[in-house]
Amino acid sequence: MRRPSKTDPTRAEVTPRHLYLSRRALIAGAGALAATAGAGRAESRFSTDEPLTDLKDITTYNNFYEFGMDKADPSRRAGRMTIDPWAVTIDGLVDRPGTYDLADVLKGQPQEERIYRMRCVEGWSMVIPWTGFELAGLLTRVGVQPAAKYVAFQTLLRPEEMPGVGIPVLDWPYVEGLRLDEAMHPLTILATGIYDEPLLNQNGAPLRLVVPWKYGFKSIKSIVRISLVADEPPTSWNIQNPREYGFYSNVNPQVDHPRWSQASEQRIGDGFFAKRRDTLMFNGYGEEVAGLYAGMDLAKFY
Ligand SMILES: Nc1nc2c(c(=O)[nH]1)N[C@H]1C(S)=C(S)[C@@H](COP(=O)(O)O)O[C@H]1N2
Ligand SMILES: [Mo]
Repeated sequence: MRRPSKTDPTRAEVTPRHLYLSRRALIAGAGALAATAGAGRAESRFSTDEPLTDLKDITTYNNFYEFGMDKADPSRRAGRMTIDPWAVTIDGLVDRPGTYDLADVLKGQPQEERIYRMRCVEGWSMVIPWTGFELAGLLTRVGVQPAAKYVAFQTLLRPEEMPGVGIPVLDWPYVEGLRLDEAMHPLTILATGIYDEPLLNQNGAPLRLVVPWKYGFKSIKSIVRISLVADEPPTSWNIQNPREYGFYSNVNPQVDHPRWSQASEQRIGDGFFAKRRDTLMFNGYGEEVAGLYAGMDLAKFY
């Protein structure tokens, strides 16, 4: 008999897209009414109205190298990762360091839907309806000290549940980092869900970073540690190949990866034979984030 798992792609059928969309339309309508009453969930001003990628693609075409390097590996294998209980250590240059239960991390952080374009360095893209909250809210709550200039993130490392970490393709645990102003930007969120459902393990349950103007690998999954630091922290892909992957990794159609162009992308769901789309500077979020990089040579700081 087939046992349903947490990563079962048939979960995609549980929330068919048209049901999700009509529910959203209802929420939007109710929101307009509720706005006058001062309640209701508003559509984020940061959301794109582009067609959403199917849940099935979002949950079966993944990069999560801790579970293998094939796109199908995370959906087949990440179900064995234990995500409850879950704790996040927040340390370094903060007023209230500690190891917090997930419920504590989420407490008081307003959850919102954010429909973001996501662009992988490999040249494919998706449009994902995240549920999450601004990282800035959490950082403010723990109290960032003036000496902090960067935020370092770390993924769970649990070899007995992660068959991919036996392969030294990356220096485990997976680590990432942002400059403090990037981390505090309102577009930067910690995601807890997709399509109004809790994150599946392959997408980085129970808590993952989402930085929509940067290549996908900056959006680190299954976070167990957030550290406020003074110096630029190491990042997994930069350690693996510094010539190909820089610290910033902003989506930039004018700065090619040394082995391929970044000028265009394949939107997942368009179909294999569909025309590639032009990649947009900062993945289309330039109006919001270009100011963070004023005066910087983005070919040098790639
Ligand atoms: N811990 C961890 N986080 C990770 C990765 C990974 O291998 N391990 N892959 C990154 C890459 S390359 C991409 S494109 C996105 C993919 O996120 P998704 O599978 O939810 O679409 O996750 C990023 N976060
Ligand atoms: Mo990626």
